[in-house]
Amino acid sequence: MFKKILIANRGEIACRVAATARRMGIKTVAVYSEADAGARHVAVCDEAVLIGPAAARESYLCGDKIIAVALATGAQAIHPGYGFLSENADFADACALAGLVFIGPPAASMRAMGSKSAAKTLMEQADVPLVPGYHGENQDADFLHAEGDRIGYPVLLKASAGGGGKGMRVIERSEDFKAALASCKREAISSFGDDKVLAEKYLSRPRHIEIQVFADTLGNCVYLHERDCSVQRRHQKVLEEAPAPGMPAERRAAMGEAAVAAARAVGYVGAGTVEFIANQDGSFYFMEMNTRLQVEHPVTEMITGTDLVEWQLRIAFGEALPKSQDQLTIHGHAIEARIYAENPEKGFLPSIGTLRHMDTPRAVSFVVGDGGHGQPAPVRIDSGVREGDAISPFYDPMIAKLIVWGVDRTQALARMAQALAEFRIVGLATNIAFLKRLVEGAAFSSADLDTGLIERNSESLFPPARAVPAAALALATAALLGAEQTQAAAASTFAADPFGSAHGWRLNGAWQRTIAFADEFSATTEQKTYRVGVTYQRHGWLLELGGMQLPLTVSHADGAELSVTLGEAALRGAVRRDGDSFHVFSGGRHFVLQYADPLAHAGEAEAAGGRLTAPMPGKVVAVLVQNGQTVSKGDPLVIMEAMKMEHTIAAPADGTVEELLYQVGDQVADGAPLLAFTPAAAA
Ligand code: MV4
Repeated sequence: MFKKILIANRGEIACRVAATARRMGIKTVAVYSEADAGARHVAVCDEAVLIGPAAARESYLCGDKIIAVALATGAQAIHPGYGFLSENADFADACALAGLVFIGPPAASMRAMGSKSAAKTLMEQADVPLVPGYHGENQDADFLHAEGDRIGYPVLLKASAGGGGKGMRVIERSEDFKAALASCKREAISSFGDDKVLAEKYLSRPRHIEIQVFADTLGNCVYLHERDCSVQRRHQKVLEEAPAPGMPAERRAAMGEAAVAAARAVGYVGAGTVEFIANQDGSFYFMEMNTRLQVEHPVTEMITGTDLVEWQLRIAFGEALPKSQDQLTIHGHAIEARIYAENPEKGFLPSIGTLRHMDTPRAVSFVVGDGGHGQPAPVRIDSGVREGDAISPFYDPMIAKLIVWGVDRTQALARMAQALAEFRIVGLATNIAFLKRLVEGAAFSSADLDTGLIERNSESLFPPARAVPAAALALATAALLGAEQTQAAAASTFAADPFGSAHGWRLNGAWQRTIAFADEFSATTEQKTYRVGVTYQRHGWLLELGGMQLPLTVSHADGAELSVTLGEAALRGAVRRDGDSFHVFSGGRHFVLQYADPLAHAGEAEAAGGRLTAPMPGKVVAVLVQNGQTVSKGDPLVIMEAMKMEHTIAAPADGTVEELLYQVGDQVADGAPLLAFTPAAAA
C-alpha cells in the first residue's frame, strides 16, 4: 500500500480522507492556504505545507504547486477530494507525468464524460437509457426546432458543456422555441465558451437518483446501490439518503447494471457516480457521470458497511475491488443533511463569521459501516471545522455533514430530527432549523420526493416568525439571573454577604426589576421586545410574563444546560450567552434574544476620568466591593435600581476601587460620582 499520500483539498473531505489513511497506516501531507493555517485538516495530517493565498485559484487550484509539494515531501499519490482539481483531466495527466498516482479515474474517462452530448452518444451505444431527445452535431436553428416538435413539448434545452443546472431552458410551446434557443446559446457561450446545445423531453416532477459505482484496474466493476438526492435547492443538494424510498429490487438491479455499463463504456477506474433522473412511475434516464467521490458518499458507506476512501486507495494502488457484487447488500437506511453557515430566511445568503459555540450531537466523527458485524454508529459527523474557527468568504460555507443510520427510514428520520435538535451553533446563521422543518415535514417524511419539494413546500418551510414562547424567555431569564448571582458571589468579599447567597437577592424583603429581551430582526417581521418582571424571593424568583405570574426556580444547571421549573412546568434547554445575545436552545428550536441592558456599558467612556457616575437617579441596592479592592474589567461594583430596573455598574477596566461614595439604601442623583476608580494602566 502507499506509504504517504498528499491530500489536495481542505475542510471535511480532507479530514475524512486523512482519517482513513491514518487507520490504514498511511502518512498524510496536507496543503493549505493562508486562510487555513489553523484549520482542522492541517492539524489532522502528519505534515502540512502552505501553498498560497486564500483565493482558491492561487492555492487549492494550483496543480503545479501541489505536485511540487507532493514530490518534495515524498508523497506517492494525490487524493483530490471533491471540487477543486478532482475532475480536472489535465491535472490527472500532470500527476502521471510527475510519477505520482492521481487517486481518481483515468483522464480519458473524465474527458469522455465532460461533454454532455458526446457522453450521451457513448451511453446510447452502451444501451444506457436516455431521455428522448437530440444530442447530435447539427446546431441549425430550423433543424433543432423540428427536433423539438418531434420530441414533443415541454422540451428542455441544455448547454452541452454545462452542468449543475446552468444553461437550461424549458420550452412549453413550439412558438417559443427559437427565442429560447437563442437565449440558451448566448448563456452557453458566455458561461462555458461553447454554444452547443442538446434538446430533451422535459420531465416535470423528476427524482434525482444516482448510483455509486467502483471499478478496479483488473476489469471488475460493481455498483453500491443508489442514493436519492432529490431534495435540492437551486441545484445544491440539501438532503441525501440511501436506499431510495420505494425502489423495487428489480429496478435497483436495472439501474445498477445501467450504471456499470456506463462506467465500462468510458473505461472507468475508481469511484464514480452515475446520475439518473427518474419519473414518478419509475422510468429512469442517464443524466451525467460525476468522476469523483461525492459529498454524499457517507450514506452509501453506512448502508453497505464500506469505507469508500479505503476502496479508492486500494484501487489506485492496483488492488482488486474489496467486495464482489453479491457481497454488496443493503443494511438499514441512512440520511445525510448538509449543515451550512447560511441564512434560509434571507435567501440562503452565506453567513460569514466565527463559530463561537458548536455543540454537536453525540456522534462518531468518522466511522465506516458495520462491515457485516453489528450495526453502524447511529450518528456520524464529518466536519472540517472546530469551535472557534471562522467560516470565511473564500470557500464553501459548509460547517458539517450530519449522517444518521437507522434500521429503517422511520428510525433514521427520528434520529435525524433528534440530532438536528442537539446541533447548536452560536456565532453564525445556519440552516439547522430549516433542515429540521424539512425532515419533519409531511413531504419528506412520507417520501413524496422530487426535485421541486422545497419550492412546493416553501410556505411550511419558511413559517412567519412566531412570538417567543414563555419557556424560552424563562430559560433566558434564569440564565441571566443565575449568572448575575454567580458573579455577585464571586465579587463579594464578605463571607456572610447576602448578595452572594445562592438563593437570590433579598433586600428588605422582596424587590423587583424588569428585564427586557428583544427578538431577532427578520426580513418579514418587526423586532419585538418582551418584558419579564422579576420579583426576588428566597428560593428563586417570581416571574411576570405574558400577563401571568409564575414562580421560577432552577433545579439543575450544568454549563449551558439548564433545568428550571416555571409554575407547574418543568423546562429544559441550553442557554449560551454571546455578549448581549442570549441563545436559547429548547425543544429543538433556537431563539436569539437580545438582552436590552441599556446601561451595561455605563461608565466605560469615563474610564480615564477616574470616577464612575450614576447613569440616572436611583437607589443603591448593592455594593459589591470594598475600598482599595483590585478588580477586573467587567466585574460588577455597584448595583442601582432606577425606574424598577436594576443597573449594574461594572469596572470599565482592570483597576482599583479607591473610594466608595455611597452605601446600600442611599438615594443618588443623576450623574453623581458613585466611586473613585483608578484603571490599572494609570496606576
Ligand atoms: C432534466 C430535468 C427534467 N427533464 N432533464 C438539472 C441539472 C442537471 N444535472 C439535470 N437537471 C435536470 N434535467 C430533463 N429532461 C430536470 C432537471 C432538474 C434537476 C435534476 C436533478 C436534480 C435537481 C434538479 C432541479 C431542477 C431541474
